[in-house]
Amino acid sequence: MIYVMSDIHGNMRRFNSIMKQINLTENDTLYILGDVIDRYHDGIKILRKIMAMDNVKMLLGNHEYMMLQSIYYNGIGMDSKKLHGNYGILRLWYDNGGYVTHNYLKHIKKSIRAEIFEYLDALPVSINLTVNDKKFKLVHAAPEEMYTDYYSFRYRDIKEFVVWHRLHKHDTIPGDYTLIYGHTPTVNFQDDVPLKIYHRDHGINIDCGAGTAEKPDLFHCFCFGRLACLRLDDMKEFYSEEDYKIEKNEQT
Ligand SMILES: [Mn+2]
Repeated sequence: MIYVMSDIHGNMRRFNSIMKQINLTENDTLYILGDVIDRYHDGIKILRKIMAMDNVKMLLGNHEYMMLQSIYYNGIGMDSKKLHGNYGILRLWYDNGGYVTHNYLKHIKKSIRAEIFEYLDALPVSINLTVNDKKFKLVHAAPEEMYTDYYSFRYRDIKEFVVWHRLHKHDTIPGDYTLIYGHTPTVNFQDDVPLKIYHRDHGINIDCGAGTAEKPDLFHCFCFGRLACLRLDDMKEFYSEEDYKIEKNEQT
């Protein structure tokens, strides 16, 4: 079986909850579409688990890319005037929940840190797959086919586009595949059924906001989420167990 998960954002509880449900065997493959790190504290721990599993394949997300640009590529990206303006990549990373990850990295062995950076540096940004004769493309944010010269004003290169570019509801997804992606929590596209995997023309967004709060509260009504996983063989959806009821959500 082929499983896809995205945007874990350091949330070990939610990650474990899904792993328990899907009970991965050696005949299965789990694809993780990036943004394993940041926001919650356990990003690096989850990353190391992923690195140790042969049947888990990862794609680069914009959070891993921010980390690499901030502390591994020796300043490349530090002065990007495109995506980041004069803002500075390290500050952009911290403002997006990167501080906990950076702080954690400071307390682990240099050799392990190097292993992590080398692993991330070698990750692909997109993977094409065929499951039961159905074509899929997996990316973190947007397919490379959507990149045009116009975007060179905003992104340094296609890689940056693929991990960062936010797909809007009315964008046409090109190609003869179904795009599986994350990056933007699905609540942004479907207020009526929050925290569910979002199906659209030629695309499925599986980011159900695992990096947001554990519980709804008065001030952030919808800024909470859960982790989702999609099985491509039969399109079965899995969700992390949560303490709260997702009432509007339980209507399928
Ligand atoms: Mn992202």
